[in-house]
Amino acid sequence: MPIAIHDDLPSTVEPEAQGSSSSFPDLEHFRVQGIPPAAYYVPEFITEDEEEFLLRKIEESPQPKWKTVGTGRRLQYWGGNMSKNGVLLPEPFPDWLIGFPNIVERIEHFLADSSATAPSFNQVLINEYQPGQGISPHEDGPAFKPLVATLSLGSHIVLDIHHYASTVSPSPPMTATISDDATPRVIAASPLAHLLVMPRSLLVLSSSLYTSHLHGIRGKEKDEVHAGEEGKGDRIVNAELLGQAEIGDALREGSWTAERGVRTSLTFRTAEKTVKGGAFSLHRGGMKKA
Ligand SMILES: O=C(O)CCC(=O)C(=O)O
Repeated sequence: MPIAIHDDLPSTVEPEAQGSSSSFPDLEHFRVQGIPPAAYYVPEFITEDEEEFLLRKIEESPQPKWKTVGTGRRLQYWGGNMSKNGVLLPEPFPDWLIGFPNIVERIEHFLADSSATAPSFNQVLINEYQPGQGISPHEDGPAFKPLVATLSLGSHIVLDIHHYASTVSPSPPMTATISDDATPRVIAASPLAHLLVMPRSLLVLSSSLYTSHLHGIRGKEKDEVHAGEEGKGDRIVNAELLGQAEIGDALREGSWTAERGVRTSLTFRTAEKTVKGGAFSLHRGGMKKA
């Protein structure tokens, strides 16, 4: 398992980069079993100091960077916004994402070691969820390459994986999904799987989990989950990867309960199409001033 390599630092000091002297098992070690290919859950991908540093930098972002969506959830885009026709209008990543600690490069290197197609992320979407806030089941869509990595900060959440209802042999109950494209599809009422996502973890969704499934987070203030054959609440599928014995034991014994705090996620993704040229040149998957 990845191991935190340093002790507490004052919040004003930039933390030593995690991973410089610790070695990670490769990606395959973290594959979530029992669900379609492929999700990978890496516990403690960053240290508590790095988590605090990133939260501070996100909070210090200029106020206009924050957008608020219908449910009140706040979000920020770094690396540029997508045009209506799905082309990224690139902007430089801020230093706190590509300088120290170099989170973008660390995730890219980790994934490159194990994947034939090393990612080169060019957009980071930051979501902030107050307790009770979530995000409806959705696909991230074809404008991005089918591999996204999400770093979680601050609090746990439960991420649900949803599947489309079969048009060949539909199994009720089903519910219609609201879609803004021309062909709304129907998703099964019950999620296919639930993942417990803890702070400082990295969750990678790829392949068919990206291209033909949806993901969402129910807006709850408290979660009760389990990992045995029977138990209270939803059954989570990544208990063996959580890396926290106490939580693992509680899950296997029938129930783990926790109130949600404020959870911030950073989703690293690669837009397929970008506007080329201009005042910036490509740098490590993001953009840096030329
Ligand atoms: O916060 C997360 O873990 C997921 C975010 C997400 O799915 C999105 O913004 O599209």
